[in-house]
Amino acid sequence: MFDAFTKVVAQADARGEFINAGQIDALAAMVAESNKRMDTVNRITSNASAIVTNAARDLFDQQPALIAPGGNAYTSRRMAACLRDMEIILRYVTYAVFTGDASVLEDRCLNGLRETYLALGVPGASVAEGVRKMKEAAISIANDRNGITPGDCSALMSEVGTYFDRAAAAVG
Ligand code: PEB
Repeated sequence: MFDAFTKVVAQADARGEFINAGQIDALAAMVAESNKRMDTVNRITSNASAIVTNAARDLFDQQPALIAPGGNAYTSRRMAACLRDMEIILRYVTYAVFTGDASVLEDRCLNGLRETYLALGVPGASVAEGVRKMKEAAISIANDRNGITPGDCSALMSEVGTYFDRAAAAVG
């Protein structure tokens, strides 16, 4: 598991090189903007259950076969597993945002997830759709300008988006 700093170190070490000025500039910019990152993690984290539940509700509205008899989310046990999976994925996305690196998400959550879903008969494309709905909700909450001094969060929001995109692509 890397963060943005150890990733740069690992890459430099693999080449036997010192850390270069461009890498230092990029990390310095990340540090300078880090309050936005922490606020983003805090906002997503404190709204996690709403993000998960609303995304699941929208998913089941659009794909009612999932919760009909024979559907993969039918029965309370499977519904619970589904909501739990969405929460796990969202939690790992917040870890990636926090560390500024996708490796924790990739290694501990997404690695092998497609195969797991295939083995279980869980429809990966539906999980991916649920992830995309969480992405929309999470970014709209993280990017809400009400009650704060508005700054430029576009780079950070697109970074956040890439973590959700990786999760959706891993299973969809
Ligand atoms: C991944 N999900 C399920 C299982 C596992 C995961 C390992 C099998 C064991 C269990 O049931 O608990 N676990 C999960 C995860 C990590 C992990 C992401 C990462 C660290 O450890 N069904 C649907 C929806 C979708 C869904 C599309 C969006 O119809 C999910 C939610 N996952 C789902 C369901 C099951 C499951 C298991 C329904 C239960 C399947 C079954 O038992 O038949």
